Amino acid sequence: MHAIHSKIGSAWRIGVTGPPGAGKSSLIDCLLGHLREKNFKVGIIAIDPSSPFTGGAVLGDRIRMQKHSVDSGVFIRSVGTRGSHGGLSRSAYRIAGLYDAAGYDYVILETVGVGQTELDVIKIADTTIVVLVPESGDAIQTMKAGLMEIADIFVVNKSDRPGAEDAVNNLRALVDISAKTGGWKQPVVLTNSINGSGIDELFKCLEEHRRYLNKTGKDNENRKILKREELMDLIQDSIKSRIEKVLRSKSMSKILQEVEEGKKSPYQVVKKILSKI
Ligand SMILES: Nc1nc2c(ncn2[C@@H]2O[C@H](COP(=O)(O)OP(=O)(O)O)[C@@H](O)[C@H]2O)c(=O)[nH]1
Ligand SMILES: [Mg+2]
Repeated sequence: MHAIHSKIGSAWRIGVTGPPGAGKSSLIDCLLGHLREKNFKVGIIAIDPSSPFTGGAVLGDRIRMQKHSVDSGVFIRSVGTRGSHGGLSRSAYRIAGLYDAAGYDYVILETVGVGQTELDVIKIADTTIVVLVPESGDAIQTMKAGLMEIADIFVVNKSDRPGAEDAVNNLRALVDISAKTGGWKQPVVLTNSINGSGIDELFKCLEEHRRYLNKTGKDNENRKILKREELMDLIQDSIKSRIEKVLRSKSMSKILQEVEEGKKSPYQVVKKILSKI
């Protein structure tokens, strides 16, 4: 990562999140068509919580992106979430960096919009698309503030389903209430990922958001935070591994024994142990 460090910074990272089955993978497939037409190289990070059980969902993502899986300008990387314990956003960040250094213009992260882990992953993105469906209806109203806050662009996918227009209008009303004056107002785009309608508009919104972040310098702000977090992570990792090394050492097992047998108090030895770290 150090060796490629100076080559990281030009790829645009798009996060796509939303409930399972909303059509995230299908939508990304449509977007891919657009980006490839313009000859952009795209790296995809598909994060799927169900993959450790069956592998089915990850396979599903690949099948839906099949049109592009033989295209050398597209690379798809599936990442399982199970057992990652918060390390997921870190690996996603590093994979995004690898794509970036390798000359990919866009990195698209697909993640199911549930739970803290997924929200952490989405922080890596420069632009976050929250994908909903008409059936989300009431769910939108009661939607956790979290999803409302992370969205830069809302998509109501499956425009062919009943209630699609209503869902868009409801969402726009919700955005009107919550939008801060002078800030970015989240557009709501109606799409159909089967026939590709609305994808043009979605792409325009993506570009507009990118321009907005460039203009306000907010893209750099976010990236600065990520860099700072990466450094903190590295420091913590390194401290942790030092602690583990000391805890596994011979002198430590001797001290442990003395504490267990009551020969020494924990208060007495703690300083000594810390000095070794
Ligand atoms: N009717 C309809 N079905 C769609 C649309 N977009 C996706 N789907 C279907 O919805 C299902 C879930 O799509 P998928 O992309 O796997 O959703 P994900 O779980 O959010 O990635 C698939 O059967 C898709 O074919 C759409 O615009 N209209
Ligand atoms: Mg999917």
